[in-house]
Amino acid sequence: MEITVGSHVWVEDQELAWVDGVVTSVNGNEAEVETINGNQVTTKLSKLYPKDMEAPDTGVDDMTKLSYLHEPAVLHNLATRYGIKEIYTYCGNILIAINPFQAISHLYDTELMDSYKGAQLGDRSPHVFAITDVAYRAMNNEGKSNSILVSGESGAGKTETTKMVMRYLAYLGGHAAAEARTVERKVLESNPVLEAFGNAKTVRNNNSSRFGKFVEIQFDACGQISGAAIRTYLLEKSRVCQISEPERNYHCFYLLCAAPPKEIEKYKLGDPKSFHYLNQSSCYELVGVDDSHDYLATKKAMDIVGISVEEQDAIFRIVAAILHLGNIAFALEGEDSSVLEDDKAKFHLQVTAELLMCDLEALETALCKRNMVTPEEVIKRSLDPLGAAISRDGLAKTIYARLFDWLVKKINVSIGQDPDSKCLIGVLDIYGFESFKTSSFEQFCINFTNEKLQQHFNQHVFKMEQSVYQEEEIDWSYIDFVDNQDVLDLIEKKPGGIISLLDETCMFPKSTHETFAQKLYQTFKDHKRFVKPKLARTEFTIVHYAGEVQYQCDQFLDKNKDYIVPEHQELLSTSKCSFIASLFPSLNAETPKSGKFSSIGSRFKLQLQQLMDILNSTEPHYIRCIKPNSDLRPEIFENVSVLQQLRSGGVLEAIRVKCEGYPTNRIFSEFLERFSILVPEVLKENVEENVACKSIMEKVGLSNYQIGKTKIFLRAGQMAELDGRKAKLLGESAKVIQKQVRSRI
Ligand code: AOV
Ligand code: MG
Repeated sequence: MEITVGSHVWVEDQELAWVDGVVTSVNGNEAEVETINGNQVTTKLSKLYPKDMEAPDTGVDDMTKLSYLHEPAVLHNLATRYGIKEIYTYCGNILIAINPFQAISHLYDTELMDSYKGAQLGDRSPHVFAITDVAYRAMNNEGKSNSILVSGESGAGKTETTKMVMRYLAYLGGHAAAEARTVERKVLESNPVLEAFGNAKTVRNNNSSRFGKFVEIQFDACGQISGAAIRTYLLEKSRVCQISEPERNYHCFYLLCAAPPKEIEKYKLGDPKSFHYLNQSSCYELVGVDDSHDYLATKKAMDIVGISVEEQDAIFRIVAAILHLGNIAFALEGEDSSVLEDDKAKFHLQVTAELLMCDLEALETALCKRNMVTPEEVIKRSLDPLGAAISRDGLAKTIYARLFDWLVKKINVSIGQDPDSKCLIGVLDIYGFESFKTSSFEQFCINFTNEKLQQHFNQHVFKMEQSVYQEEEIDWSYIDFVDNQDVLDLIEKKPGGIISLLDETCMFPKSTHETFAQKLYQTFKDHKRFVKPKLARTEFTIVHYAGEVQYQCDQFLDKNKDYIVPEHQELLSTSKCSFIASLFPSLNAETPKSGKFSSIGSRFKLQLQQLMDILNSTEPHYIRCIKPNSDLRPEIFENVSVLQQLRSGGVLEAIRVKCEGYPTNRIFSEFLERFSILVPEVLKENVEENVACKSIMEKVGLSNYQIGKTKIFLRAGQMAELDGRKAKLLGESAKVIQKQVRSRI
């Protein structure tokens, strides 16, 4: 569109990302803009975007309805809607959900569920229920599995959204029976159980999921829920023994410390402040959360998902044991041996042994000593206090991780799988792209996941775009899209990718993180997605689709090793508590031999591939959750951060793909209504609507548009061009507009 004096435009702004204003002068390829916040900005014409003056005050519920589809318009539309508590907006068939950080009345009522049942997407205002309803109907009508992929950064609302999806599916496919333990009840109640053990307060979210989750809900031929399977990914183990201000450990520890007196006595618990694994941070309580209430609620949920009273006792005994274990402190003895620090440590050792039902001395030896196997004999070597503490923490992490896996397995068995189910709806709640000051192996795996999902997303968006064009029988052959296969190769190619190299390094006894880094630098020096930061010795950068992330190699080797100390394994497999012993089954062919290297990275890669295989066999639906501010507060919408999230969630890429093709389309009659004023005679001629549209475009001198069966498809910018002509024609001289704008300011 021609930008002239008086044009309403969007201009870049450091603080707001985009701000609107009016062009006050044009000089060659530069323009001066007076912005609405009172600044005078000089900028290149090519950096200005036209503002749609006809856009409704309440925004549009689908971005594809925007007359001018570009970044500032998208952002402005979301902000406008968020301001009137409309947190859901479509971008085609992607649902964008902006966390309200407050309860919005009636947003998830049963009456509202009723109203979405069977409604076409777009008939009712955008909602998680609408997307879920489409998935459910598609499954019933076409007999094909569907999936709903929820993504977004920490605290964006993925887990809450996922729970709404599950609630709506239970509503659609639930059983009328009043029975308390229906499949769908169990599926829903699995959430509080997993949250108690897998969620924690972090800086970013008071109820942050520290694991990824894919729930596969199976349906019978009548569309009723007949089974479900829950898969989890990469629980953050380090949190069990290490937390920092102002975070918390996993919720279950605080719940148990707030249990009724009888339990407290039984497990010899007390003030959470007295436990090393909890008192590394001064945060113990959460605003609006009553741990003692949640303890009972968790037990109730455990009941419903089929965890027996005896099992619950064993589970909480383990949770208590981990707290006591953490309080076993060591002191130096002799040159490099360790002993229990004091009587307090001795007391906790004793309680730990009681709770784990294992031999007291064996426990102490397993913590303080290591077996050295030589060809001749097995020697017991002492660990120094630091080594003993690491050994203790390793034990705590292993026990906790096994307990979590047990819970997931138990829930799956209890809900039951339906072997006859032909269709399923998968719901994915997985960690979003992460980039921290120091990003480590966890971020590497998380971002790898996001690359995988991004590829899936790109291919899907591209396919959807094509199908619109095919429906209208227009030519679309030249649209291109970015593929991130090169990043995926860099990470997962076998052999030669980063994971492969990491495994090789781990298996080689003399490796260090430095040799690993050197190996990476050599192998990928010419890879365009790999960067060795200047002066770096142990860092490397991957150019991810969502931005560059610098990883610190320090702990890659350790974190990649799934390793259980043989002494720990032996200790617990002989526990007198059958529950605990069952978490540490004696070695057989299936479990990796204790003490031997087994790669977490490779296993994760395999899990991810299995997930992708399932997703590829389903019809996907995407929900992108957005966190509007980092203070977790309602009514604050931070442009720059939202834009960044739209970028990493692929929403901007989806829009770019759209813009490469025909971002705007209008039904013939709508188009004529808006633009026949440009060529009034077309309405007088008694021609078909599509011919009339064509003559308008020809008279205005625009080409490259396409005429479909019912709609006209416009290239990026053409709508703005037409509007510009219309404005000119209507004689709205620049000065008049300017006056209006001034008075508005
Ligand atoms: P996440 O799953 O995306 O983060 P959550 O779903 O836990 O984020 O949401 C974070 C918090 O935002 C919740 O505890 C609620 O307080 C609030 N919230 C989210 N969605 C809604 C909603 N629709 N209505 C009202 N409040 C909401 V993480 O698990 O950290 O990545 O690892
Ligand atoms: Mg979550």
